[in-house]
Amino acid sequence: MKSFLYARDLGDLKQALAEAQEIKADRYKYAELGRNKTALLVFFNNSLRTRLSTQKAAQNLGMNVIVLDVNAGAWKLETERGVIMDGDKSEHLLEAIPVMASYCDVIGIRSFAGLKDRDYDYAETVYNQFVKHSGKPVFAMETATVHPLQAFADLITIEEHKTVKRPKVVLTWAPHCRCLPQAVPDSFAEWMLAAPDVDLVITHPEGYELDPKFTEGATIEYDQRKAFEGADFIYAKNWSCPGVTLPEHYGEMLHDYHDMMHWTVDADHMALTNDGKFMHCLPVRRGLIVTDDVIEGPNSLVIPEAANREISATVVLKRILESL
Ligand code: AN0
Ligand code: CP
Repeated sequence: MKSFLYARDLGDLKQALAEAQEIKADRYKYAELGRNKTALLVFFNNSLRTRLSTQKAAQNLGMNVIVLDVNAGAWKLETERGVIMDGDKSEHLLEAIPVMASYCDVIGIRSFAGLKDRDYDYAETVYNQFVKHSGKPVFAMETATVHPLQAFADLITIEEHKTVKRPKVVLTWAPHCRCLPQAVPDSFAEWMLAAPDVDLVITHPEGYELDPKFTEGATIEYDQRKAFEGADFIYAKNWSCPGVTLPEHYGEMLHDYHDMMHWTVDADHMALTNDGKFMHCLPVRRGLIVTDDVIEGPNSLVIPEAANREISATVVLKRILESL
């Protein structure tokens, strides 16, 4: 595997889930596979889970790990060609990438959407420069449009906790006070639709339609309460306007969040479900996305979901190492 952005990069998801189970039963089973191999994890944005779980995964496989926080100690990187670099950016990505690649065997990238230029973000411009100029396998640790390590961990979690063969899974938009990327809901929708046995319903206010590239085949229900009826899993997330139906509002919040608090996932919403489990990728802002009682309640899966990030990352790095 030379690049990991999408579910299809793993091939058969049933097989990938079986590997996840195998690794969860013995996470050091492949501890020799990564001997004398180095993973470089490059962060252009903050992280708690991705940083820790991906390092742990690499260590499970016997790899060395280097973590680079580009904005905390490295030279600020210019990502555009053809600019006169007389601002605060001292180095160009086109030199930095091959230099970084010379010290490692595998590169993970966290580079969020800028939310200013839809075409630039949706072309995965930064990630693809790493693919093109590093000559090394590259994997996404949340890029402009996808967060596949999260979606794979979410799928593993749903498989572990489902009580019916084909659960109803509801991806719901929820209010937030900052403009957030679409990467998490994009990947979640994509992976749920690629999964062998999931019924996916997506609910959000009008204007928040996700890119059809990720949602083709999903049911969209604008009435959130109706969407929640009979749900086995509620996956909450905020995202900014994806610019599909409202291109001029790409990356924006379409309403004052104070007016959208009826979309917050609370006990009243959860009562509509089939004893539904609550999920969120974290970090989550309580009181906006979800109430304290729901996230702390017995049906909350946020902690096992985060723990499964180590498993998804171990499977993905194992696949990459096997292809070196
Ligand atoms: C990021 C996002 O919404 O994409 C990361 C989530 C894993 N969240 C924030 O920036 C709060
Ligand atoms: N869910 C997730 O990716 O969390 P971090 O942003 O903390 O890595």
